[in-house]
Amino acid sequence: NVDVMKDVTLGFGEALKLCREESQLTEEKMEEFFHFWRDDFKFDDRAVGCAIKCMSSHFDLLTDSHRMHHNNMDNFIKSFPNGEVLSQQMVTLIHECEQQHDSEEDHCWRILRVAECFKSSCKKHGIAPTMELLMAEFVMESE
Ligand code: BOM
Repeated sequence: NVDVMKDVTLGFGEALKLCREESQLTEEKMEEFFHFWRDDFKFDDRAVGCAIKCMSSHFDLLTDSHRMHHNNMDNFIKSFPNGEVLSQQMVTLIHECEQQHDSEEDHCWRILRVAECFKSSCKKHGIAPTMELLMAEFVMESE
């Protein structure tokens, strides 16, 4: 399961370079997307939320109201090896987080809060990938 989340994170993270400019996210703030899973990652920069919004749109994962498109998210996760074991659970966790933060009207801030909530839910459920696993795979992919 943590392996599935590792693959989904690295796949999703490929859109970061495409989204840097429009989200005003500097490389200093987030050099690579997988640092999202670091214990000391800070959810205090709106630009990170804007970047996640842009990355989600890139994979067609958002509806017109900038909420998760459930069907597309399910299919996106299923496009990774063994994704079907985690897709419904992830969609549920993200949706629960969206409901908790629905009153935030700014899309970038709301998506940042949803992402923070999703990260803590994943940790609670033991499906967050380890940094070791992410780094190892990231280095392998870039070689
Ligand atoms: O309400 C907007 C919903 C946007 C959902 C995005 C949540 C994902 C947070 C970022 C973490 C990504 C890790 C793996 C990829 C999941 C798609």
